[in-house]
Amino acid sequence: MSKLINPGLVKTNRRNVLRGSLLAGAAAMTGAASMAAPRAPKFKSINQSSAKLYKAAEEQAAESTAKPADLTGYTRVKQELVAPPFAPVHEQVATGGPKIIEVTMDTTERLMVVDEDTGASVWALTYNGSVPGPLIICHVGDMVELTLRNPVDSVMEHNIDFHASTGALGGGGLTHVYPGEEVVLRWKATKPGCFTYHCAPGGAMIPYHVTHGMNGAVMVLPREGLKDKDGNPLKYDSIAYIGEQDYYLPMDDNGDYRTYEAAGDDYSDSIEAMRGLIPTHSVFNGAVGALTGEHALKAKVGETVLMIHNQANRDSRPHLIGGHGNYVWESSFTDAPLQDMETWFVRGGCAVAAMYTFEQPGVYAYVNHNLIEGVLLGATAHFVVDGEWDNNLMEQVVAPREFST
Ligand SMILES: [Cu+2]
Repeated sequence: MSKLINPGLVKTNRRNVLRGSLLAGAAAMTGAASMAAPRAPKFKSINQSSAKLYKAAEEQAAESTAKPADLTGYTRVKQELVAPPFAPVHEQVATGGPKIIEVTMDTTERLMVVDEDTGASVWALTYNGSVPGPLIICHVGDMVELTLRNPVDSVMEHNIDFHASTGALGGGGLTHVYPGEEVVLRWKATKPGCFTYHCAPGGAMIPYHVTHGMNGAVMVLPREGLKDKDGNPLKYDSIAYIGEQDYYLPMDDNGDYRTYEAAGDDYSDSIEAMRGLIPTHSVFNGAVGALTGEHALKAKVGETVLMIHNQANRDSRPHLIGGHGNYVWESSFTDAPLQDMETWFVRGGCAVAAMYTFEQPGVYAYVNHNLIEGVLLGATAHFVVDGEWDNNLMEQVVAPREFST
């Protein structure tokens, strides 16, 4: 069966032909946009140099005379990945020796409603069907062994770049899979911290896939678990895994969101929309309201939550309204955590962990504290916290009443 790998242009099932034509095709598709913005970079050269980079990464591995990996002493375990905002079953402090952690992800393309109120939708490009893709957790010294499968009914080529890994463009050069293909990549976790992963098929397709939801996070814990600046252990009771996604959804002349019949059909419109660098949406976990109302995150007074915030493309500045970041690892777990933060920073292309123990019941809003993005573009989540109110921390001494002068 022939496959439409590069929307609108390439119809073939021959991998070798695709390799050469994919990126050139992407360049041709953006012709109109290039003409409309003549001072913008030319896609042809961008895509060609990107293709060379990926080819070099692939060839280096294929021609290598390097020794096989030494896997003695490793135990194989499977990690069942779960949809966000949840985290897979894991240990905070590693027991036993290093592990080879087997995970499987499918590159699923699916139509998702982004905002029910406006009808905005996107043909999301996903890992395992969710935006963000599932959280993977391991410890320093472990190996992550990913089976990446591209379902046969996909339209597009996908791969994965793990920021936590070392070499071959984060694995991006070794993981290109076309519809109906699977690949297995193993990489060693050497740096403790939270890290983004994302699809990076090459050239203009990189931002296209990332802004269609194809990103997620890996948490690499120190073997002895998290610690404060004095070396005291820090434990969490639960994880809230939040992926912030900027979308650039094309609109028609009336300002209505365009709809498309299949993944990839929006390619040239999307490229044009992205060039303005102004997202139409910046949402948590794929859609407006994905973590509010009946989907709100739940916690109890006294519960310690580790909030993991992933943003693969753009800077963000999370803030928990009514609470704090007691410990925030803004860089990695190598550095001591920042303490008692009001708002913390997530560099674009980064995941950050922040730990908080709830002290009051009620509803807390977790927002991007660029409040235009938090309120108008959608980047708001809610924590609903059960427990006893503490008047020592806060009390409404006088309820609103009229006053006389
Ligand atoms: Cu992709």
